[in-house]
Amino acid sequence: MPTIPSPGPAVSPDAAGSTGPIPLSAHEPDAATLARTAELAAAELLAPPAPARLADVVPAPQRVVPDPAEDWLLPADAVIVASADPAAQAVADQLAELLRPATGYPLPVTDAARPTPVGGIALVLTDDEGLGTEGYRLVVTRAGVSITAFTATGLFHGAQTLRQLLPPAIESPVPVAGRWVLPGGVIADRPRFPYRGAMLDVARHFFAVEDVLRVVDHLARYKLNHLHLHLTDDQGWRIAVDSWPRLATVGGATEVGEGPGGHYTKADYRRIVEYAAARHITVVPEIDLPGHTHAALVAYPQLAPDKVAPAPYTGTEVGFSYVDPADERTYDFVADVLGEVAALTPGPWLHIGGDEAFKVKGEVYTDFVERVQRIVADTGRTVVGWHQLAPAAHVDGRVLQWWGTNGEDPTTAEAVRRGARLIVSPGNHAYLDMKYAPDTPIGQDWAGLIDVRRAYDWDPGSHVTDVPEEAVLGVEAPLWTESVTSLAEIEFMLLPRLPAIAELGWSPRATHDWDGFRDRLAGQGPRWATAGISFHRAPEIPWPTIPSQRRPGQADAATL
Ligand code: TNX
Repeated sequence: MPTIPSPGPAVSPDAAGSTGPIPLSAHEPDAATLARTAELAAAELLAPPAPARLADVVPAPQRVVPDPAEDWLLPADAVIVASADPAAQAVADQLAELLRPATGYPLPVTDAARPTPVGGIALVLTDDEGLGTEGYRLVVTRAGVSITAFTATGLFHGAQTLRQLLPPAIESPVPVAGRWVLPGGVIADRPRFPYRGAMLDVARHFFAVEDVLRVVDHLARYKLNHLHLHLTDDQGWRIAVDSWPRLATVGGATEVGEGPGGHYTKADYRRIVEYAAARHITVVPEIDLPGHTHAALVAYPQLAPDKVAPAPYTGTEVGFSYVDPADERTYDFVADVLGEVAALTPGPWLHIGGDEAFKVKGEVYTDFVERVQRIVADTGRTVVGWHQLAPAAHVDGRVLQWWGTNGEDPTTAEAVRRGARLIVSPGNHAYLDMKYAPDTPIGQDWAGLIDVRRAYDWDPGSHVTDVPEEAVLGVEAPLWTESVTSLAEIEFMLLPRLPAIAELGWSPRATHDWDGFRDRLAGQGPRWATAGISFHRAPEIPWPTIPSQRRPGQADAATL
């Protein structure tokens, strides 16, 4: 049940960080404000706010021990105190920025050698490696909250949990008169898999930097730690490459349909990388080779097998294009592009695609891939590719991304026996471009329909036959964008399925339970609605009713 904010002293939007609550008398409240205050007061009398339950978190934490006797009310004068480490201080600043808009509280950030809550929030870096590189321990008592972690990443994940434990109104961009109660108890949490990601195809349709940053925010909420950007495809090349400038200026000037396309300058790309890094998310750039390269051939016909410049392609077919594997200039192109992309990317991964190169077969394909894998190794990065790479020789650290639809592939299992690790993205469970239902207005259905239950009910650790859980690096949810044209459509396809995939990547197998997940997921709806985030009101999720949204004669408005 969503907590209904109680009427309290009105708070001015600019009070954050300066003056704190302003007495009601300082304002001349208009009639609408008075009516709203009365409505909230009445609602509270009928249904006094209950704190969220400590276990109401997505993804489900590893261990939750509630203690209702220790519920804690965030006071207006709370301080956030963090270890005197720049990365811990940065998390404290981010947490303050999350909590200030809705609470209107100043929430000053300070540092201490040994932070303790004393009526506020303490973020504590510890030498205890037992929490792992991403784990955290969150303790709520009547004295305040502490989040303890071995790394700033653990503190960041703990802060996301804390955010979900506050009432949904915490997502409001403007001050809300609320009682900010946190449920008492202890959460001890760490992820099941080290790699938890989502992919955004910015090639079929191009999306502005701001849209990508917003997607990063969604990943961070659900403790995902990798953003895979599908940067190149037949319909557009989206990243500036100084040594081959026409890739972006010519190859980037189209997209599916009639739109203008676009590309990221190096500064744009760095901005995405830095924004993601600040949220403990690693960007995985993909340059799809040898197929899905039509836009590159438009820009540089010497890369094409027949050396003739083709017309730009803005349809949605796949598998027709390829760079000439018999021409040495192709490998110069590959080395130049991957070298520049690696130089822009601090993370360890370079994704080289490798899918649907239907016209580059057998040994020609494996020779090409093996050469490109060596080029990646020369950049000091670790190669990732779609599972079609499997027949090629192993190189150190190699990761294959599974996108099959039936979990059976002896060639992939054999590549794993030779040392490859797997990211699992089953087309029939994790593909966020699949429709939810036959009447979903956008999306595809070649891998079937994927409702929320289908996105949730599978196990990454045992999905691919003869691939042991130890070889599974993690999970990823790809969003291909042939039919996705705007941020609102991205969000509609992502939510509520992305949290399902995130939970499979983070939560212990023992917590897997559709009924429980469905209820916890329902609690996210009011948060998205309050934050102005679009999502699909999937009918199988019991979205709560928000009384204050009810409008006469609009039955649908009563439910999210
Ligand atoms: C297959 S999945 C593709 C993409 C398409 C997608 C559409 C994969 C590695 N290749 O080129 O966009 O299907 O669902």
